[in-house]
Amino acid sequence: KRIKLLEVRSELGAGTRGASMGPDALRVACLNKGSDYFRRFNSVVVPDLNHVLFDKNHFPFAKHIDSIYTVQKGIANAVEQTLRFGEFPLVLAGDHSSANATIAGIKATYPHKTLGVVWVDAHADIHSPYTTPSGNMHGMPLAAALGQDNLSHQRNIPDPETTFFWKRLRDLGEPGPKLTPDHLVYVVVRDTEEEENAIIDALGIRNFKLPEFRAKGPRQVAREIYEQLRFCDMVYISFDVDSLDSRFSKGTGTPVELGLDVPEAMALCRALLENDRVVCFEMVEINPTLDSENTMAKNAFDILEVATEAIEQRLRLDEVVSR
Ligand code: DIR
Ligand code: MN
Ligand code: MN
Ligand code: MN
Repeated sequence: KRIKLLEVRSELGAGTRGASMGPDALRVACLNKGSDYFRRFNSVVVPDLNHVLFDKNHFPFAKHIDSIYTVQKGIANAVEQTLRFGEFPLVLAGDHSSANATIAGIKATYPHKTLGVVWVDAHADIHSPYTTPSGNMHGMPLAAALGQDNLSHQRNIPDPETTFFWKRLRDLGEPGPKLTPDHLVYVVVRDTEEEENAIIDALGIRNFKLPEFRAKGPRQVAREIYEQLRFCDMVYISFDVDSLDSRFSKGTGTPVELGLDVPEAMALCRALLENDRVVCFEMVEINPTLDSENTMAKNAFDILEVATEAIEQRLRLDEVVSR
């Protein structure tokens, strides 16, 4: 079993352009480090629609939802084909809206298996078109995957075209929710809106904030995460680089303070990815056009290497066991 890189040059879901170049920035960081990382793995590029122009008034509560739906179908197909081929999909994406499609692709491949999700991010990404303050779709992938509109905290009235596409996104991969709230765990989520806090509380979603993370350490946190996900047959890890403290994540659309440092993120990824139920890893939101100190992609690549090492080690173990 091998890793396959899926490069998703998505950026329509972010508030700022440029995240589509995140995978390229990782390649540059790789070359600067003298690493052969990108030569070691097969990769495919998932088609994007980045040439569409910003028309903020067309779908104000779900910007570019029509194009994003098309891109997400491509992502979900690529993830599904990779899994069916017996390879491990490692997704390098631009904006985080991709994650709904990654989840959809996993569930389309294994509809009868229960999915757990570990969401390492400064943000909860659990808005819907009914609650979003920005209209940016990278803030919505988990609401789509959970099938949660949070209508009790509605602030927007989306038009029928928006709700048409939103329903399509919710039904991507398989109709209905692909994930239950008890099978979702947040790590260092710390920049949320009122509507998000309401739904997180209502659904009782676990969040390991930084003080708890520091007190327990990455290995213990990973243990507790897998304790909560013990009934899940498979796990997907979604790593938004703004989970890093803003000092280490200059080159991302929405940096937030009080986040992980780079060694903490490495240790966390290593501990999470050693688990043999992990079927997919995704890294998102690197935007080199904002990387004023040219450190974002370097930090992200260092974390990616450690994460990949843990995945490969485990895939080798799987082979020994199955031989
Ligand atoms: C904010 C920011 N919650 C929004 N979200 C994200 O616009 O929905 N930033 N995901 O990276
Ligand atoms: Mn995110
Ligand atoms: Mn984020
Ligand atoms: Mn359960």
